[in-house]
Amino acid sequence: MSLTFYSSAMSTATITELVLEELAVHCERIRIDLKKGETRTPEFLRLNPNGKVPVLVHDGTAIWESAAITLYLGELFGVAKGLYPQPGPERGEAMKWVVWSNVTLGDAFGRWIRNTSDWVPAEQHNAKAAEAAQSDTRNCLRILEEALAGRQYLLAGYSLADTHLNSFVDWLRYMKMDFSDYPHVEAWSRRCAARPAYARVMAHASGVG
Ligand SMILES: N[C@@H](CCC(=O)N[C@@H](CS)C(=O)NCC(=O)O)C(=O)O
Repeated sequence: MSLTFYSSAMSTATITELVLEELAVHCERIRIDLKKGETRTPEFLRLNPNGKVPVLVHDGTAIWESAAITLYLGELFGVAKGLYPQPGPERGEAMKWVVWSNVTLGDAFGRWIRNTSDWVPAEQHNAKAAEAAQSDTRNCLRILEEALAGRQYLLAGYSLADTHLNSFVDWLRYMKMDFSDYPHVEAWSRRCAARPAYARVMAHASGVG
């Protein structure tokens, strides 16, 4: 079996980095330098026409989109390792949280970044859009807070759904989101960060995301 992971530090690829580390799956790693435009080369665009990391190439097939990669790796390796549920309702819950991270939370958070961060030129910021995005992000945190009340993890035990979603929460923390209204989220995120796999990835300075 051949597995090649295209990643970049301080990017969405950190999610996949964390998932691979939890699963202890060995693969060839190719570092992509975003600043040098390495996602725009013809070779890279043949793998992912969106020009984005992460990309996982499994036996010649390129899989992109971090949520798809987490679900794919969960199915392939996670079930045997007790980190991803068998097909059935609990699998459905895992899928729900992974997709929610990218689609619902990711959309709100993405709008917040685009309208506030210095990665985007200030003239493109829109104060009203930033306010709406922050309110939508807070609503997502409220939903997560309620889901985590009285629980240690999203599912019965720690799973790749926690790995994946906590990576988004790391980005929120990096963006200085105030978590004081979300004590269950804060405690859960600390539990996720106490995983040895998390510590190993962060020690290698891939960064948040
Ligand atoms: N929806 C995609 C988003 C991936 C994404 O936005 N990746 C960024 C880095 S965080 C990227 O590769 N950008 C290309 C570039 O800046 O050249 C996913 O979840 O995989």
